[in-house]
Amino acid sequence: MLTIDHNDTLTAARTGTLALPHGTIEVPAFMPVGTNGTVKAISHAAVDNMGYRLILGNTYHLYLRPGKEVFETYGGLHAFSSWPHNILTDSGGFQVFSLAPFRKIRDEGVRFRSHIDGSYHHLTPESVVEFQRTLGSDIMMCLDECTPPEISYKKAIEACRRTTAWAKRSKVRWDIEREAGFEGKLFGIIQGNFFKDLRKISSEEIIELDFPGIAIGGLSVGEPKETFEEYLAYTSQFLPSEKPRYLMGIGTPDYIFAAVENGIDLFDCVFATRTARNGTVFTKDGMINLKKAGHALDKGPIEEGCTCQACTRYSRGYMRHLFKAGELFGPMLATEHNLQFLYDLMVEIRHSIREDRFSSFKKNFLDRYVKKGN
Ligand code: PRF
Ligand code: ZN
Repeated sequence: MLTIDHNDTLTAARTGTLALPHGTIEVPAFMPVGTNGTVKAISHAAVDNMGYRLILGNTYHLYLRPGKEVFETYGGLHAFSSWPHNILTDSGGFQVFSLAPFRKIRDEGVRFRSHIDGSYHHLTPESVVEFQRTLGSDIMMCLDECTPPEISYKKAIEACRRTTAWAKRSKVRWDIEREAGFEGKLFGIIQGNFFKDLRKISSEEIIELDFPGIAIGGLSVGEPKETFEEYLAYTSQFLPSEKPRYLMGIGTPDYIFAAVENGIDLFDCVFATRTARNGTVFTKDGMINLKKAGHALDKGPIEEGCTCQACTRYSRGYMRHLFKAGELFGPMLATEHNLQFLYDLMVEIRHSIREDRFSSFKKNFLDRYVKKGN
């Protein structure tokens, strides 16, 4: 499934290709988030044209709306949303904890109320695998229990133990789907909160189950950046090098560099698309907010040399106007720019790894990005 074509000499960074049911992708790769079967404020055609070949979907949202019957009727999320490439779906293990107004976790599964209409639902590791099979996910995730920083050791042990038990049950269910001809891959998720012994135990238990790929969960959940980096490096060391590694929920340039440096192949984040809708865009000199008055008379593009529609056709001044006037085209253009920015960054990162200059590329990029950023 994963073919590694180059290992960086100075860090754990690597480049390779990941063969999935809907085609091969180059890694390390950033995955745009398409929670509801659409990447917000941009067409699948534009995401496709940029070169993205793997996007995310969310079990929690798609299970609640439009629901299983629709996906059974359409033959899955690819056909329903007209996305011909790969889709990774998250299990709902994170969204239930962050979105549902009520939830009760037991070993059997999680009972929760919908954030949409307050209705009651129940998800188990088995039903989540089954639903993701109905979606036709190319990569599906195990139901897990992601916990916030600063919970007690006792609670962290519980969540860690439950995550492993759920991973085992997910695997049993996935094996059944696989024997019936399903080609999607199941990834296990490491938890363990911010306790090193638990991170180690969780890593060992999840790796032992021999999933096609491994994810690191429970990071970037509000902890300080140094803690994130410490636990990322600590957890990454346990991961088998021959399998794809996915760091869940990160996607700003500084976190992307940290991930790649630790041998991570895949990551996703709503940040790029969410902040774009608020007028905040990436530039090589840091993030800028297009709504600021200073851009009003600026005839230049967001980023000189960027090939996106916003930068090749429109000025910062025009973009500011769109945001101030509440025009939908503003968020659309800003989203396109941010996804292009991260796509181009990943191309450059892969290039730098293959040429054994990842560390100097990282330093040069972040020096400029952080120094001038706001
Ligand atoms: N688990 C799952 N999805 C996630 C996370 C997790 O821990 C995170 C944590 N950053 C983001 N998305 N299932
Ligand atoms: Zn652009």
